[in-house]
Amino acid sequence: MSRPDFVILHPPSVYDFRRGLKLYGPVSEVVPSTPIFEMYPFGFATIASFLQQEGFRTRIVNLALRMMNDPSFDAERFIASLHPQAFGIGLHWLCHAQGALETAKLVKRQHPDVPVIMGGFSASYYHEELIEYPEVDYVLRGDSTERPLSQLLTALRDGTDPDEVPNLTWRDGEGKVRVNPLSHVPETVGLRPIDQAFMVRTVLRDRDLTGYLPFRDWLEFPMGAGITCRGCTHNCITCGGSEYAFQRYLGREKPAFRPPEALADDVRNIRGLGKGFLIVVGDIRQAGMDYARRFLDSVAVLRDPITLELFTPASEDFLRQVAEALPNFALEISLESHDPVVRQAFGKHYSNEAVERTIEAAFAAGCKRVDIYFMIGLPKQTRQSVRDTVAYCEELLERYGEEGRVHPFISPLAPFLDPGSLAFEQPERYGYRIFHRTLEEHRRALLQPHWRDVLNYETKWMTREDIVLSSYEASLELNRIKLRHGLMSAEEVAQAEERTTKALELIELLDDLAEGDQEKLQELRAQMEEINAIVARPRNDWELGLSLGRWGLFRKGYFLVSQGLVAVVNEVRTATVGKRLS
Ligand code: B12
Ligand code: SF4
Repeated sequence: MSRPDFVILHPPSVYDFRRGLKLYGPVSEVVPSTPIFEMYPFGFATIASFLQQEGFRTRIVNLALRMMNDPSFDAERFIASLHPQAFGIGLHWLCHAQGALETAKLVKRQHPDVPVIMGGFSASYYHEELIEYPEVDYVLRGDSTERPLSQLLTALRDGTDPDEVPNLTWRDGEGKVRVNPLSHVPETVGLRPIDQAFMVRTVLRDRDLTGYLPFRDWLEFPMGAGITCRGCTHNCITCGGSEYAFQRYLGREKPAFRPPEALADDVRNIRGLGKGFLIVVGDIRQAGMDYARRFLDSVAVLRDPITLELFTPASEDFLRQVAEALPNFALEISLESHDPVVRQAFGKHYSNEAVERTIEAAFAAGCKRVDIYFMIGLPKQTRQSVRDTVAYCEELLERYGEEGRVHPFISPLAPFLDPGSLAFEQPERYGYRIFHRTLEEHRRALLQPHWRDVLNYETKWMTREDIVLSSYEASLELNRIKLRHGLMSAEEVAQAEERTTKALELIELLDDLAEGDQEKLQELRAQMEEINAIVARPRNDWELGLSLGRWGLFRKGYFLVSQGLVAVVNEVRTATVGKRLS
């Protein structure tokens, strides 16, 4: 096996998750991961592909997944066996604060002289605090780090100072922290999409399929995504990827879009690789209707199922154009609340009527399915308001839900309000109270046994306790509604109810626990493990809500992956079968 120049590790959310001393809440219900957040960022694949072109052999290791899949997997010993020129550790999502820093410590313990480079959105936000940890040598900021990373690796290889590497925070020879300008902020997404052939070669080269898998059940339920842009034109107040947040800590004044023809090419390319769930990330109307039209003209006619995201209601005319280009399309829209006052306070300025007209027009045009997302933990939202949102879900199902075409979801804003978001930066203005502000505070919070104490916020309208209870209450009620509308079976609902009842019982026990009482906490370990095991089991389509109803092919799930691995798996399977046959 060849030795990589660069190894990029994806840590678990909490390093010691296998010790089971924590009750994970429903924090990852609407994403493909379990609460360990084992999915790695799309950017790992673009980084690996770019570095390869620049002559650096790069290996991706999904450490979180390897630890999940094999209880006896010794992460430290594994890290000791790797000998790259530098290690990269992802701190993209803040929910990895504890796991990422702990992984960095292991790397430093085993390889004191090998540089540790951290990157991702949270690393960018907290770069100055992060560089103070002795286990971190470099932090690369920004939403597009492929090129600066290659420049840094070149400087490390040549033994020169990285003064000229854009976006870099580092310590010089005298231990002084240096913050290079955040000047690498490309205006378009010109980098070619993930190099499929490269991904295949690297998996085979490193003989490590698990290390490259984006999440546990990916092999069974592959999925691909076309990515429209880096940045966003909207300002949802809790989002660390909003226009405001990008300007504030990622140096991006406006989004960089993938040219529409290139995006169409990416989508066709992924589709051509095999079957699976395919989504276009980011509303294709964000760059204007001309961009949307050019994308649709270029992609037309693609008959395979594909899901588009809508950030705002859409016109009949637009939906007809989508249907002509993509006759088997589905839609996703996040309404956040049934109450336009709450939605407006969140930063979304449209009415229920406009959304309902969109749903009607979409189905009239031939849309196969609409997924609608709601959230708990919003400004001006009370527990009663959450109940009313759930009632609105039933209303939507009654009006539009025939043949399983409409799928509503509700989940808490958890575990963290995003750093860099409007609500995090100006909490009083939006009615938020922040409990953890620094990286270190978040790292420690992740070790709390009760997910209520992990939450870094509450609102003027709901305490953390309210958010926890409201989340369980809403999920129980929505499940019952789904049962009435044929979206869940009685068995599935019963299972979910059992899970919630057990979690609520455990919460009471945790509440009675004196802070720091490790002995008592150990006594609850078996119970926590049982509940976490249920939570962390492979999810069904009803939970993730992205099975495409009567499209049998997709019935089992929704899993988001970096492009290219479809090809990897197909190749690996072909190679294996080929070997067996020969
Ligand atoms: C698409 C998306 C998703 C997708 C896909 C995620 C994926 N696999 O990448 C899904 C829906 C699954 C998702 C899930 C989540 N997401 Co999300 N997501 C986004 C979104 C809309 C776009 C991201 C994108 O396409 N990036 C493009 C790719 C190519 O770049 P990239 O992955 O960011 O990587 C680049 C840089 O970040 C950096 N980089 C990243 N890692 C590393 C590591 C090193 C060592 C280096 C040097 C550089 C580096 O370099 C890369 C290449 O240039 C952003 C919002 C936005 N407007 O950006 C939110 C966003 C990133 N997500 C966010 C959150 C909170 C989550 C969840 C935690 C939500 C939850 N509680 O479930 C989960 C976590 C999932 C997990 N790990 O299991 C927050 C992050 C805030 C924060 N600081 O923590 C954001 C900013 C906004 C939001 N609230 O949605 N997400
Ligand atoms: S949540 Fe809002 S601000 Fe954040 S990426 Fe989505 S549309 Fe943009």
